[in-house]
Amino acid sequence: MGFLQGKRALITGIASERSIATGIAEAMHREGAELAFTYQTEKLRPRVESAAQEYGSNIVLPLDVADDAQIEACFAELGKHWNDGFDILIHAIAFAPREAIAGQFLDGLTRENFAIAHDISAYSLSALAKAARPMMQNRKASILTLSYLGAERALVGYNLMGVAKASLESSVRYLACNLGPEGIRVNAISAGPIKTLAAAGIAGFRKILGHVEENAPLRRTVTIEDVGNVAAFLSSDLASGVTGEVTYVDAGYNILG
Ligand code: 0WD
Repeated sequence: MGFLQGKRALITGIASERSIATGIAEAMHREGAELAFTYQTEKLRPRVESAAQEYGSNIVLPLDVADDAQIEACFAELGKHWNDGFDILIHAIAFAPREAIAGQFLDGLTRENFAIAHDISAYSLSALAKAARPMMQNRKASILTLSYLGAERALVGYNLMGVAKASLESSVRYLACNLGPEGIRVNAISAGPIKTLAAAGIAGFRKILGHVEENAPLRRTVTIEDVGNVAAFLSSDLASGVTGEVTYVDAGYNILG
């Protein structure tokens, strides 16, 4: 029996087979969780529907986190399928306009780019937590998001997204304090670089991958399977004592001086 048997998980952020959320879905399905999925745009819908089919799910809901009405509608609709609640929320969503992260930090900095990066990449976690809260209370629930080392170090080419990820990691701590008394844990995985659609927007990404392969303690980059397995563990009762944490799944890269 898998260690997520009897758990229900809502997974956001599948944009392709390479998405980190796909690795998370795979691991959670293997461990026996019942899954539901969201898609951001109609263009992504068929991909998410075929992923859902693969994992035996028929719950596929539209969700653009920039739209309050869609957030509300998503959980209202989910409640029709899972009327007595659900256990796991995976937030694997981030966005900043490409020019906002290119070049030097100030090159792409505008009030609007700052607002968009924070809205989609950080605010959305708390907005989803707030909307999901009534359906997750008092059932050993878990909320998990994805961050990156650029939240705490000034990494070349990450720029505004690093500032948004710092906000995201801080949100994890405040949410953990707020929701802990209701039995809801909130954590983040800080993943090493993985070639996905989102990563394609980062200048010099191939160079970053090469640098990690040469220098990380494990002398390799991580895979979506590596991240998926840790996500499944952190979302399960095996991690019942862990909340407000950022766990690195990065082949050890973050420990280097
Ligand atoms: O190296 C990497 N790939 C790392 C990614 C290292 C460390 C962390 N992460 C994070 C990302 O910042 C993100 O938070 O992991 C999370 C998932 O990213 P991913 O799997 O790397 O990227 P991708 O497959 O592109 O999925 C991210 C998806 C979007 O895809 P696109 O590429 O179409 O923007 O986030 C979704 C969207 O599907 N997304 C939204 N979902 C709902 N509403 C929105 C939105 N407004 N904007 C983006």
